[in-house]
Amino acid sequence: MALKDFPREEYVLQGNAACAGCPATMALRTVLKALGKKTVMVVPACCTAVIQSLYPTCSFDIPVMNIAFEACAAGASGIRAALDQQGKHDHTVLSWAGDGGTYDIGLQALSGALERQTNFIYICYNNQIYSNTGIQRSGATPKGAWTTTTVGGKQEFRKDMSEIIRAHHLPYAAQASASRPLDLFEKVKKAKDIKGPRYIEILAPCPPGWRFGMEKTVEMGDLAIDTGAYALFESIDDNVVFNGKSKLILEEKIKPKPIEEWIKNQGRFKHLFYPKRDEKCLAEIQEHYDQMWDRYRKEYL
Ligand SMILES: Cc1ncc(C[n+]2csc(CCOP(=O)(O)OP(=O)(O)O)c2C)c(N)n1
Ligand code: SF4
Repeated sequence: MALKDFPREEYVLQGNAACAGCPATMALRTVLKALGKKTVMVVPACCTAVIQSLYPTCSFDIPVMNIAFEACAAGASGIRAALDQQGKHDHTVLSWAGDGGTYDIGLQALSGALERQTNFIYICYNNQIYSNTGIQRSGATPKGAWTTTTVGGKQEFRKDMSEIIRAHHLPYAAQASASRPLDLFEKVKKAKDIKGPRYIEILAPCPPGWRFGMEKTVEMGDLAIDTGAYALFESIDDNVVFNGKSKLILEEKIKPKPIEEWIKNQGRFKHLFYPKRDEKCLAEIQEHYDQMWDRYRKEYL
């Protein structure tokens, strides 16, 4: 598959309310091309709820249900049951939520839907913050990052959500990036053809939230992969397979770039470099990712 072979149909329409360079909108465009017209979306409170609909318009060309922040996966279970009742088994139900709605406030409903084996796809676009309400920290925010609720930089490391998801033993789970549309497309296509609960997280570098220029969304996503701050992989029936540069890093065929290469280009980490370098915090961050890869190697090589 090449980009030029992507389906021509557009389900994310022009003139929506997304910021320029929005990773969520870029990724959703790819996801819906992979899923096609017979898709019903469930969207909780998040940027996408605003992008989708400034009343009375709607910028997505498929049915969408907006639901309370904590209830995205529960709403999807209900939509699935209703579609099945109508004999519409060929329709895909897609939950599409931010990291706030996934790692934190929607986690209970998500865990319940996974345990009930709801036949749906849950996608978390992870911009590592609550961006729609003005950039608060979430369980996905990395250590050291400035947000309006961590003004001196977040003290804690992020939650390893994919491991929590994998503990539910799904038929399919994956990590992808908004900066890698082909990889994302292939993963969503694969997930579409599997029955049962499926989960995909998409890294979504957010220009206003991470404090970088809107033309750098793809660069920030790719740098996260190149530095090992984020890994691309799939878990199929509990078998984890890394792909792209993440596979090469896992197998130690290439060395990841220093983590600084990713964070020094983001204003949310500026206080770690100016007025003077915070060597302690920078070393802790690098060590955290080194340990993450050691753990991946122990478990998945
Ligand atoms: C129960 C509840 N608490 C708080 C809010 C306010 N709220 C709306 S969107 C949002 C942020 C969502 O963050 P995230 O899920 O990460 O998505 P993003 O905004 O980053 O797209 C918050 C806190 C709400 N709508 N409902
Ligand atoms: S704040 Fe970030 S995620 Fe939200 S619309 Fe803007 S670029 Fe997209």
